[in-house]
Amino acid sequence: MFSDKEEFKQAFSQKLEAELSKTVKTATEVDAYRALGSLLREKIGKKWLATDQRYVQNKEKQVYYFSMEFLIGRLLGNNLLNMKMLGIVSEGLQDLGFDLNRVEEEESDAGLGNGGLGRLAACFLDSLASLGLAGHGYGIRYKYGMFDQQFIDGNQVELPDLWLSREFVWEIRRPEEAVEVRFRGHVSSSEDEEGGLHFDHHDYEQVQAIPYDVPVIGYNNETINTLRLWSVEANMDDTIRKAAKQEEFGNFLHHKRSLEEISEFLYPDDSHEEGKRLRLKQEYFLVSAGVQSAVRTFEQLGLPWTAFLEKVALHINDTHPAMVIPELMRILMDDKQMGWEEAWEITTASVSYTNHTTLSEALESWPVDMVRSLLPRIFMIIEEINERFCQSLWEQYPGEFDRIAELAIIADGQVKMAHLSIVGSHSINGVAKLHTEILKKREMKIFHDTFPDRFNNKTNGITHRRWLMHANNPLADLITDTIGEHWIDDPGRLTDLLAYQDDREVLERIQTIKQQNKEAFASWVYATKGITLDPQSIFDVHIKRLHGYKRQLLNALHIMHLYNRIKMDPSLDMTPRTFIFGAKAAQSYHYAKKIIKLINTIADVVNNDPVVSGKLKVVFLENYSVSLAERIIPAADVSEQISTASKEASGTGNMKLMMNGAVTLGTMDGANVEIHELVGSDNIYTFGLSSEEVLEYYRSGGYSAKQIYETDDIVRQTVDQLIHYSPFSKGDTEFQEIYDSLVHHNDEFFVLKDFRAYVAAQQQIDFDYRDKQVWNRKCLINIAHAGKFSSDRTIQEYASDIWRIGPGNMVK
Ligand code: 26V
Repeated sequence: MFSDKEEFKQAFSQKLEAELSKTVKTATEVDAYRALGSLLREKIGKKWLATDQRYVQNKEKQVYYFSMEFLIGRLLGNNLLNMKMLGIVSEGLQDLGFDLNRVEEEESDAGLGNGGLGRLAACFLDSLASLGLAGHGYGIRYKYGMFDQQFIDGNQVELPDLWLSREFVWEIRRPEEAVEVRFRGHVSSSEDEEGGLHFDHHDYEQVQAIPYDVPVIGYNNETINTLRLWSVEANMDDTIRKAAKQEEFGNFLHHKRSLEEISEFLYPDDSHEEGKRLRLKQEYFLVSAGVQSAVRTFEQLGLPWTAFLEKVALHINDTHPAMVIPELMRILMDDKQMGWEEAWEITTASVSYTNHTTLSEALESWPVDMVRSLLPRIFMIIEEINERFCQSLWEQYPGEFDRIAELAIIADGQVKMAHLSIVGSHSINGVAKLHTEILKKREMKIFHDTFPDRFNNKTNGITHRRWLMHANNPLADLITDTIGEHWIDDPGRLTDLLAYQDDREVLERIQTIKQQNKEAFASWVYATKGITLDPQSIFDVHIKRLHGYKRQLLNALHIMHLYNRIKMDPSLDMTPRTFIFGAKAAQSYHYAKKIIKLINTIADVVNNDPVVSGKLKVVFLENYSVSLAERIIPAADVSEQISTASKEASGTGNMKLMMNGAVTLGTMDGANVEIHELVGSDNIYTFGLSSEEVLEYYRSGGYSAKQIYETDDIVRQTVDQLIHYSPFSKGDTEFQEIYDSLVHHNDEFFVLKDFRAYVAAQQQIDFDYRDKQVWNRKCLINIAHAGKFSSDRTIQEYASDIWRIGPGNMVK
């Protein structure tokens, strides 16, 4: 790359002059970002091409990871890290008067995702490339990503995310790789001489899918994979011809606009399936463009179709891209003249599916009429899949009407995407052990009984390169100083740190780094929000999407309770606490928005009351995003993972925080169960109902929130403050809805039931934190076990068990 700093400085100055007509003296930070981007693209180009050529030459099996979301965040720092250029570039820039951190901030934070599912996809790409595996992402290049969040009067306000208004230096538009995607129209069939049926799609609307390729750079190796983001463009010839026929130019513009909507914005609701036509269009757009492109790449190998399943794996990230199944069937049968059986065998052997949620309101189903009119040929194929599937069930379970009706893909006028995904793929996985068990034993039991071999678990992971090496470089350096650098390539070896759990010096160094991170974070908060934080206090962090089941409300009620206690006894013996929140609520999720308002109100009361000021602070940071997470996580002491047990499929924030030495306060839910298993009860604070208990309450209806409210004075006092005159309600009805959800609607998420146990766990933390040696040891033990949660481990499992690809192409 660059042999030394001087070489880099020279190349950088030349870039500034040649491309931006600026000198080092006149260049701004934006100029520096653009020049650096351009310089790196040049360095990347050849390797990227070579990776592609290597894959073709070796005829390597390619994995295509289809996802409606890739929450990639900023790429500059990470790309420099993976290219092993971070040191040279940051020092070189410093010599020239630039601060790399400031230059990094000039890049938009690419928020092409909602939360966990989208960020997981981004971590997976990093691991695939870093392990030298041939895996690529297919997604949508949304013009507007996840909305920007602002608080006005404590309420969330959404602003459009114009991420492309700043230059995104990493993408390359590739019009020569465009494909066409067809909607609507009619399908006719005809018979050939041998009696074979042929289908012809006509009168359709056609759009162009234009790929924008983003390089995915492996860590310190020779691999650069591709994230291919598709953008829609109206097919001008087609559109003009149609408009001319109708002799209406107004129609032409209208029509063009309506087509271009497809890649306009990311749906910002990850909790409620709405059945919106535009969303269905987006899903098919991604699927059709991606499958056509994958098929085209396969055909360039010149192999027979029977080799497809050995050379291509199509993975669907949740059910959103489930139409990969009928789309591949369509291409194989209609374009490649294959018979049903052969096409079906190839399709099911190539497709695999990950389930990310058991929340029934988030499960996708589409009205039959909508699918039929928008995608007539795809609908026919889904119908046929359904018929053949029901037929085979009939043979296996004759007379069992109920079972067949429950398993059917099409029922009650709806197409059930989870059913389609299970029937049309060879592997279905959950994202943590507990989640997979719940799928197998409850949510998908009947499918598990039918296809037991298809179900498997792949516990989620996160990339330790972004979340430890880049976000918390001092900690990464300390680890390397202590155990050597092998953990970087083999994060499981972080367990070598366990040998130092009683080493005073190592423990003190961990504490010093945490303290410095907390100070850096506190200065940033002061500079941006004007709030002073005490870096000696416990930094208690709750960062994730705002959802009822994630129970930010439980945390909020606890803060109200603490506030009340201090007000009653201002000399209360407690360790000072800073509660830090970050969360976006879906625009239409009214209840979640009320909880945001409540937390902001609590912050306002607490932060302006001198009686509690030395003990309590509450900060709700606006616009939680990947880059904000990178700031908060290294400074966290406590990691709040307090979902209602059984509801959080895995969680991945829990892993990021643990890897940075925060101690989890959590329910036995999702991957918390596996964190507990690894670190042991002394190094995690668990509380509350178990998933079995929760599920049993739901089944029996035996829970009474009202009873707790009536019998527990502390619960009642705190909950009443939501509506009675109090510092928080100020006598108006702002929080009536929250009160009602707890007291009158039987507290769906068991907040009141778990309240006492949560308070007790928090008290234990307050106590344990006082002995720094004891606390630091917990931090070390958490860091040491976090290697299990590197996405490298997760991807190795997907590679060997699901995709059947090996590290044969590992080039170091
Ligand atoms: C659902 C929907 C449904 C309505 C349309 C838009 C939309 C967008 C996304 C989703 C999926 C939500 C599922 C999800 O993000 N699950 C999270 O996945 C994480 C990665 O596996 C996991 O750690 C979290 O526990 C899980 O909630």
